Amino acid sequence: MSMQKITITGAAGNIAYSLIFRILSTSVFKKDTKIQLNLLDIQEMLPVLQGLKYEIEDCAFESLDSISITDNPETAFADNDFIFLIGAKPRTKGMQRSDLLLENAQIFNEHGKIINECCKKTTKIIVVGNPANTNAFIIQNSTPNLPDNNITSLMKLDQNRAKSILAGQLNQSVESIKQLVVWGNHSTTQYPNIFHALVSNNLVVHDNNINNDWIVNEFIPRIQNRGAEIIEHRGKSSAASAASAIYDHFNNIVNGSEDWESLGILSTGQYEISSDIFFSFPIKFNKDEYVVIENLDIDNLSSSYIKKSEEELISERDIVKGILKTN
Ligand code: NAX
Repeated sequence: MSMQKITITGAAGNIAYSLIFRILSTSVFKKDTKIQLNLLDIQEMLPVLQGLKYEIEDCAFESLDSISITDNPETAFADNDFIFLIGAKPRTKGMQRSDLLLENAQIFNEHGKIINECCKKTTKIIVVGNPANTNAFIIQNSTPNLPDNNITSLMKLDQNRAKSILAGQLNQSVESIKQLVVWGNHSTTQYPNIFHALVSNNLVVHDNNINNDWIVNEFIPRIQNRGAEIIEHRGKSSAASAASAIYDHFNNIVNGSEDWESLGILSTGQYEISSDIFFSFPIKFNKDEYVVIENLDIDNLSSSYIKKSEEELISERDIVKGILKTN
C-alpha cells in the first residue's frame, strides 16, 4: 500500500465541496493507494470544515486513510505530495480588480513562504484561486526550494468549455475534438485557439460549420465570458465544472494525457512571451513531465489575441511586485 498526502485550501468553499468527493470516489492513483487529506480554511470556517469532515467520513471511501481539518497553514502544508490552492477572497461589490489582486497576493505570498519551508522537492502545487496565473507567479517567487515546473495554474476549465462548445457547433462528440488549447490568462483575455484543433483527425477550420465570423464573434467571446454567463444564470460562480476541471488537471499530472493540454506554467520565453509570468501554452505530457509544444504556426489574428493576454498578465505581475519585494 502507498500513501499520498493532499492538502486543499479554501476547503469550506464551493469548489472544494465538489472536488473532495470526486478525488476520493475516483482516485487518480493506483488502487492500493490511500489518501491523507488535509483541509485548510480560515478560523471562522472551522465549524463548516467539521461538518464536511463528517460527510466525507460518512461516504466510507476506500481510498481515504485520514482527514485533518485546520486553520493553521503550517500544519496543513507539512510534507505534502499535492497542494490545491483554492482558498482566496472573492471580489466584493465596488472592489477594483487591482484591490483583489493585492488582497489575494498577500494570502498566496504567505502560503508560499510556509510551503517553501515545509514541502518536499517533489510537492506539486495546483493554483486555482483567482487571479490564478498571477497567484501561481507569487507562489513560484516565494518557493525557491521547489522546482518551477512543480507549480501550475488551472486553465483546464477554459479548455473543457472550449471543447464542449466547439463539439456542440460541429454536432460531434467532445472526444472527437483534439488539439484545442486555450492560451494566456484565466480571464476574459484568454485565447481559445481553434486553428490547430482537429475533429476526427481533420482540421476543424476546414469544417463547413466553422467560419471566421463564428470564430471571432461567437466562439472566442463565448469562451472568454463563459464564467460570467454561468453567474448570470446560476447566481453563483462555476463550482462543479471547476472541480471537474481540477480533477482532470490533477489526473493529467499524475497519469499524463494523449491530447494537447492547457495549463498555466512559468514562461521561459516560448513564443516570445515574457519570461516571468504564468501563461497557458499548448502542453504535451510525456511520462513524468510536461513540455510546451513549440514551433506551431501562429497566424496574425491569434498573435494579436495572445499579445493582449500577455499584456494583461504583465500588468497583473507589476501590480503585485511590491508584495514580492518584501520576501
Ligand atoms: P468560495 O468563496 O466558495 O470559497 C473560497 C474559500 O476560501 C472560502 O471558504 C474562504 O473562507 C477560503 N479562504 C479565504 N481566505 C483563505 C485563506 N487565507 N486560507 C485558506 N482559505 C481561505 O469560492 P470558490 O467558488 O470555491 O472559488 C475559489 C477560487 O477559485 C476563487 O478565487 C475563484 O475565483 C477561483 N476560480 C478559479 C477558476 C480557474 O479556472 N482558475 C475557475 C473557478 C473559480 O472561479
